[in-house]
Amino acid sequence: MVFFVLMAITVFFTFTIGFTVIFFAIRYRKGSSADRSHAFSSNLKLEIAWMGIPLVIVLGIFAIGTQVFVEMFIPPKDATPIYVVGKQWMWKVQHPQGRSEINEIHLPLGKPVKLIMTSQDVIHSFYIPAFRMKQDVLPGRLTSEWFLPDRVGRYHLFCAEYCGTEHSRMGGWAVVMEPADFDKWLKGSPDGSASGSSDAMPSMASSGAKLFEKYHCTGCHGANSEFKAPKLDGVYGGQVPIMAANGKDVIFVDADDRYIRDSVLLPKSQVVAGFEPVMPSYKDVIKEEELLQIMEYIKSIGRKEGVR
Ligand code: HEC
Ligand SMILES: [Cu+2]
Repeated sequence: MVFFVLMAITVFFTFTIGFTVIFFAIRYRKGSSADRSHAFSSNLKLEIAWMGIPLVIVLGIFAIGTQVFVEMFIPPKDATPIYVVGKQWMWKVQHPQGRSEINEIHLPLGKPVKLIMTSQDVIHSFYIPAFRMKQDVLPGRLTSEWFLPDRVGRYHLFCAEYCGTEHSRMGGWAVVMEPADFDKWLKGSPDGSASGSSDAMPSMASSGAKLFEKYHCTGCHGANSEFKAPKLDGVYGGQVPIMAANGKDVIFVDADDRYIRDSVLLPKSQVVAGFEPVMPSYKDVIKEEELLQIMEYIKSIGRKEGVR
């Protein structure tokens, strides 16, 4: 839409200006007998028009452009999350249902997908040219991107940020499948060999629940913990009261992916009001993939409506 509007405007002005230039060049060529008296020195109405009309056109382009931009950045509520971790030199992909893969990302046809991405070392960039999508993947931060696969097929996946000697080999395939095939694929064994029989593959949330115990989060956050720490049920998707930097005021922040992540890696940065800042940081303790699983677990016990 934006493309065609821009195209139409460009074509219109190219021809209008082009023809006018040629017309004047011929009419007022040296030696022609055209009337050159009464030349205008200024014309206020004309000048206002040639500022006003382009202003309206350009603001119009801005409006439709903004709309597309906003659509691009706000994923639909029902988008399936898929987690991506970039690492020198491979892409690690985890599906919430449990299956994980390397340098391949399987996608269901016709369902919006939201990638939640981070890097375990340097900056990478997740790039699938056929989808017109490219998003930087940064260490220590979550980035996301959504799209709607609308054609079955295999598409090239690249890393589009120079990230070391084997950067050029850091790539693979995005495979868009019919939803039924995709569901079958999801049930295959986690290491990629499709066995088809095992229902036992743990979902990311249940792996996360195990890690939640393994890292002794339960010691403080567990249901029957003596320790004064907030219960995490219903936290995700809501709002959390946080102590402001001045130590007096309370501000509310959205408990989204980023918040959960920061709470685990930088617990002192956002302390829940009414609690002591005693939670240890798990930076460099928990691996990125594990953290994503813990996040899925905390999401699974969060509010069901969800935030984006
Ligand atoms: C020593 C006790 C302790 C341990 C162990 C601990 N936490 Fe915490 N956690 C707290 C306390 C106290 C708070 C509230 C103060 C704050 O925000 O720092 C908190 C806050 C949080 C929050 C924000 C909760 C909210 O209501 O907004 C999350 C999420 C969280 N912890 C996750 C974890 C995870 C995941 C682990 C394990 C990897 C963990 N915690 C281990 C004590 C602990
Ligand atoms: Cu890379």
